[in-house]
Amino acid sequence: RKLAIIGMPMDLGQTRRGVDMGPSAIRYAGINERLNTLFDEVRDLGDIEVGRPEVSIDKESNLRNLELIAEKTTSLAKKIDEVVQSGSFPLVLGGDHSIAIGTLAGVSKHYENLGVIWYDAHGDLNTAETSPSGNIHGMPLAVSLGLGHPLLINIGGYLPKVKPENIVIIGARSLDEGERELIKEKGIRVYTMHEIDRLGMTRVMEESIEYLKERTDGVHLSLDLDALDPTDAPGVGTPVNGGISYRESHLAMEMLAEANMITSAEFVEVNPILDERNKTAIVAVALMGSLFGEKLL
Ligand code: DIR
Ligand code: MN
Ligand code: MN
Ligand code: MN
Repeated sequence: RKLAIIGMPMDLGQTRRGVDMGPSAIRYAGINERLNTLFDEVRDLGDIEVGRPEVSIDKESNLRNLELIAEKTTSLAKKIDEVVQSGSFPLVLGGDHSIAIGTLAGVSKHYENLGVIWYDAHGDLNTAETSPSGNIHGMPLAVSLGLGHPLLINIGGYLPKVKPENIVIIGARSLDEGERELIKEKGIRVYTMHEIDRLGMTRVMEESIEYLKERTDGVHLSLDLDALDPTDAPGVGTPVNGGISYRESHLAMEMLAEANMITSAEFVEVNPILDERNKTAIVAVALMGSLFGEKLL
């Protein structure tokens, strides 16, 4: 088993500065030491070049940093494509969640039916028409379904990247009106906090795993740290109370490791400026340990 780590220090998908430092914070939290023993080879490929571009709002669509995000996620997609071709597992460190547009564009071409687990307080299913903010980090899952601005949905030269029936959203507790409609219209499977409370994380994960095993040939885990409760992961740009606990998240990752089904992953929205002594990055690295099969005994 080989792992390739790619940093994507991009904060253009939202307005809180600092999430561009996420990859550094996660590395500083000891990612290499933690994952070294779990793989035959761990390569850190460094960061995708993002630079310090000027913020710009697209006049026609009102989307914040549209062209820059299209350009930078295209670079990420190319890198991910190479990593998958080389037989390594791609692990992307964000960056805000708009980076998922690039990750999925790079990964999905290698599968007939890519599954996606979207572990998030939000649906990230907005389009320019439904977005209350114009922030592209609230849109990557819609983009991956082929819904959104042409500059975004066509990255990698194909679309869609995922089919609605191959998606499972876990941890949702903040959905905009248009997102709710899209979820109903497309029949997307969602485990909100209500289902997590009611069924327990064990059953939520058993059902999710069984559902995706039946219909997919690879599964991408897109983990937004704001899925966790802000007491456990305070360093995120859009915290929402009443989230998934630290323990429940470890359990979820351990069950994914046992199911042996995850073929790529990204950990996003770690914002060290808003964090408490790098707590959120440390949580991210701990969850990676469980996801990749770390065992106490
Ligand atoms: C909100 C917030 N739904 C938006 N989205 C966030 O701006 O579209 N996603 N924070 O992670
Ligand atoms: Mn998100
Ligand atoms: Mn979120
Ligand atoms: Mn977010």
